[in-house]
Amino acid sequence: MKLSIALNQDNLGKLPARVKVPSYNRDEVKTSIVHIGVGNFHRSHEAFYTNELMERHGILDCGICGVGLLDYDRRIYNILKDQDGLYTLVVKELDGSKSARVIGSIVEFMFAPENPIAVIEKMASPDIKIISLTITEGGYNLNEATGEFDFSNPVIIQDMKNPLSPKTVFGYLAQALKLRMNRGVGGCTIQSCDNIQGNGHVAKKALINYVRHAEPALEAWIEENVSFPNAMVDRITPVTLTDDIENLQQEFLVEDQWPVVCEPFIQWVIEDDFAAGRPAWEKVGVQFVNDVLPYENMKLRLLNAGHSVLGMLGALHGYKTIDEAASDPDFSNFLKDFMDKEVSPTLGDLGGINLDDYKKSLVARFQNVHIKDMIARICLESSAKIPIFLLPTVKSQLKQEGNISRAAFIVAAWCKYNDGIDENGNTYPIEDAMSNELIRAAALSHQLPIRFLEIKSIFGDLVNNEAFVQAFLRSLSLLRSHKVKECVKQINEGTFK
Ligand code: CS2
Repeated sequence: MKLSIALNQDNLGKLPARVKVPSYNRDEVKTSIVHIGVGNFHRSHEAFYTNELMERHGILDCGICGVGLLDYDRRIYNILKDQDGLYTLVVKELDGSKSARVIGSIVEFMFAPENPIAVIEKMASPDIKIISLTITEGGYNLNEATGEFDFSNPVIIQDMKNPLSPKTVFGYLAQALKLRMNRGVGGCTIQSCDNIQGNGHVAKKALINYVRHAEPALEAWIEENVSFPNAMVDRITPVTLTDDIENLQQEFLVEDQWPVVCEPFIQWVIEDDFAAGRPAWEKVGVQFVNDVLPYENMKLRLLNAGHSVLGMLGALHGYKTIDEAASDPDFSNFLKDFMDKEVSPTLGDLGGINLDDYKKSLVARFQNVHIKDMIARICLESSAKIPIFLLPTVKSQLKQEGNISRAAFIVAAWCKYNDGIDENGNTYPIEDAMSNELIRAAALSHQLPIRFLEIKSIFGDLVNNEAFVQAFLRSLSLLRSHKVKECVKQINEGTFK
């Protein structure tokens, strides 16, 4: 039996040749990016692109310092410390073949709760040109319906009271930018990598709202010195399973405590607006454009909403992974009709992009059986996702008197999903910042179905739209009396009007 090798800097040379390892000298890498939220997605995306730049072009002044803000981040912090910042990225092709490469671009890691001042100092350092974020769709602390910053959030109140031991990203950014201002260090770029329409605008709005109250003198300086480019980010990156860890050890002899697996597809489209310069990421396939809006619309409304469609339908039916749901002909036909009849008419001019090819490639990506993207991952935090992924389509379609029946059906499926039990009688947890409210509204909806649409912070005034309300009520009633596949068949065949 061959012995596997623990992943760390000293052991890189001992790994089998089929595992790609950094050939650049990691000691020469200079950190110029701080990244907050080192989850699997950051590790398959920005850190991957940056590693490519180092590996293929010898550009070494774009090292990443990862920062964990949440208690939850302690685990990745400890593991990356143990592995000298190294981890393995396993790309799973459609045909089942796999490639493994060790990523070396994260050269520092800080766990903020242990030393908040050190993190603030790091972000304020003149070497740092970009502070990038993956803090999730719900992390921007804006009320979905009103768009206003939520000052009632207890952690925000706490950060305003204790500015030097912050808990939130806004508390950290405000203090770091204040130091940059006071020391004349100059501005930097705040780069959101979350799935939000106008993610740069959203990041800016949230931060400006926060500093207006917390550090009013900073607002004008931020306006002058900090940029917030919008970006579309894409790579399907599931939760790492125990199997992935074991397979890596058996097939590639790498002992990695937390590798990342992902699909081969990758895309990053960014507005070229970097206050303090940027790595030449275009050399490794990142697209820089003047206006990212069409790309964002397309990706959020087709891919991310498509995920939610398959997630909700699949969860009710009892599927566990996205590929199972995407390969079910009833569900995939529903998805195709949703994309063609409800989303495509809202996308406007997409320049040179071939929408049909894009949609076909999405279905193929969803059907990748090797990715094992759990439906539970897709459905979690839906209260932050549905308003960004699905409801903009509904609003656009309602404005142009277009079809919204499938989107309304998915909202009804989400209502039923919050009952927490699938059609085989298996229960599952509702993992959502708004779980209490969702569960309560779903329970009430058994008597009074409209209750679900009355969650204002999610649906805003959609509850006043007669066409949407009727479509939702009819869908929920169908779902409560038939199995989800039956319902979907009726919708696909046009027998449910
Ligand atoms: C997913 C995304 O969280 C979700 O619901 O749709 O994480 C998706 O996998 C990525 O945005 C792909 O780029």
